[in-house]
Amino acid sequence: MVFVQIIVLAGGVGGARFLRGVRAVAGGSQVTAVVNTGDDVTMHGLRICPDLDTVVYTLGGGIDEERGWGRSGESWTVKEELAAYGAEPTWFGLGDRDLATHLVRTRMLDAGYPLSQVTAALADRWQPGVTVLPMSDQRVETHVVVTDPDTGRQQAIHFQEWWVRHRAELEPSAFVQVGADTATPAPGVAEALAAADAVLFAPSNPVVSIGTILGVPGMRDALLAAPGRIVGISPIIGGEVVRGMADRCLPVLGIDVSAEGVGRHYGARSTGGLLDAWLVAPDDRAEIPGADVRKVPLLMSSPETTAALARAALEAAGV
Ligand code: FO1
Repeated sequence: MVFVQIIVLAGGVGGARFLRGVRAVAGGSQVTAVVNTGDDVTMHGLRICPDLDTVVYTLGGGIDEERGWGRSGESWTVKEELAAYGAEPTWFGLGDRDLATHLVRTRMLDAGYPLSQVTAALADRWQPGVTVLPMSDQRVETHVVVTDPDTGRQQAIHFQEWWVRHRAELEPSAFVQVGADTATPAPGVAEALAAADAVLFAPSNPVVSIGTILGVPGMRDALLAAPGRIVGISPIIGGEVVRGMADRCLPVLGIDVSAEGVGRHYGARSTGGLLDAWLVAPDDRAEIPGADVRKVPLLMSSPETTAALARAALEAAGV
């Protein structure tokens, strides 16, 4: 592959693993990850950016592979001490090694550095091999509107409380990206897209990851202005999520939990959507008028299958 500019929109574990595959096949090309920050949360006075950390740890070799988040070789002494004080939230797993990341990030943010510069500073230690950009430097947080089972009252809780404390068991009635309306794409995002030879939507959660990124004002226009083709990868295989809880999120937006449903949700560029191509699993079918739908093995079960998926995505992008 000649030198090309590849942009990947990503969030969570699937996005990080897919990025590892893109890096593996990119050769000398430039890869830029635009990462969801809607999962971000402040706890115990520290700013935590789960998707940025998952991407940087995964690409930098620091991730706990089994959990898919947090650091390998982790210990939980501080978490236990916090619990001994009854310092809530005790339900969120803050590891000792992971805490160092949040301490450095929080100190830099408090000193006035924008999240994009904080992310670059943290990534410098890990050398991820791709440029990691937050979708925005402004705070955008996903909150979930749920019905309290005891009172029957509706309330909005932070995504992390819904997902980690309640294991997404509380019935969601809406996802609200708090702060999205005044957010702008982070420095470097529009520039990277303006030079993109290929734009890939990682197989991340279409609602709370890719959807949150697309919800940043100006992001869709920047995507459509990219010279390269936009190729998405279905996060749904055989009507099932591979990991995570996209199946708990899609119905809230009336999206079918299928490769076709998600593809139609993103829509084909030629009919007012974003996609030029959409990759679905070999046994799935997806009719998306105007989009080039291709059947490709999607399960990222090994570095080889992940690299093959990345290569198929780049082929669909024509690079
Ligand atoms: N996910 C969990 O299921 N349980 C946890 O206790 C937990 C802690 C945690 C701490 C730091 C971090 O960066 C991520 C963490 N996650 C945890 C994952 C987090 O909920 C992510 O937002 C989701 O995995 C979706 O990307």
